[in-house]
Amino acid sequence: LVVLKLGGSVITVKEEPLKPDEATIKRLASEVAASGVEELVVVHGGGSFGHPIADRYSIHEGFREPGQLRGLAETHLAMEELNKLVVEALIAEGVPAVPLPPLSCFTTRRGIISKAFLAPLRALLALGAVPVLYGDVVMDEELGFTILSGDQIVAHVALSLAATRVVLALDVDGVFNKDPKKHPDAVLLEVLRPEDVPSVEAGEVAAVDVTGGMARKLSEMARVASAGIPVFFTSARKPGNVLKALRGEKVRGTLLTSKC
Ligand code: ATP
Ligand code: IP8
Repeated sequence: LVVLKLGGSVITVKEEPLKPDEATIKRLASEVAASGVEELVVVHGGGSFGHPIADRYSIHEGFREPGQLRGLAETHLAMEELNKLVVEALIAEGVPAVPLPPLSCFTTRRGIISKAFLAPLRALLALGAVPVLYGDVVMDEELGFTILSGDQIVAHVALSLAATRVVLALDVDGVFNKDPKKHPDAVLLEVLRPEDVPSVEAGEVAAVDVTGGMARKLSEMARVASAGIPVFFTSARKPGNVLKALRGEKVRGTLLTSKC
């Protein structure tokens, strides 16, 4: 089983609200189709669909007043729209993709997954389908509601289903010692151990991001790698990278692993 996260920074133009990058979505769908991975779960991020609306209504901070309910609905609807684009692109390439809305199968407690109903996911995989999940609004046992990141979903699914590998498709080449967008002298970390994650300088994401950007992504992925599941970060901006990463072939990026 491979779990692939398509970063919101790749499938949308993250600085422009509600702007998908349809050409990239189409290319990535064709790379997924060509990879031939038999058991695959796809998770995608929010990019400029999820984050700006969630931020406007402070959905990630939990329920404070009824006016936020409109934001809850709008955030979910925006994510459904983005999910539709991803799923349609995958289907057009012959991938048996099926949307799986996280609002209906996860709850959290103070932002951390508390309950997960994975039976539909397992059943879809058993039939050879490719479930497509995404960062979403979820109901929270203490906060009322919050935002669950695609990264936390990736970690939960990979750990619960004992994935063989996780691939994270980003808008940068991998994990650097500091944010490559702000520091031209940043160095790509080709291999990273979970215990070295705290020493990585994770910069704030330039666009609106309510789920903690690279710092939170790294801590979620460190949990996965610590359990013995390798996580590979690569740039989905470069054609062919995701295809090779899915096949387990060598490509520029960062391997986060406890086995080195
Ligand atoms: P989304 O949360 O919308 O799904 P994503 O998963 O694609 O987005 P981001 O949360 O935007 O990814 O994180 C990627 C960004 O993290 C990069 O664009 C980069 O500028 C930033 N970043 C900060 N610190 C680092 C670092 N040390 N190495 C690599 N990228 C970093
Ligand atoms: O982009 C957040 O998921 P992420 C999704 O994976 C929303 O962090 C709705 C903001």
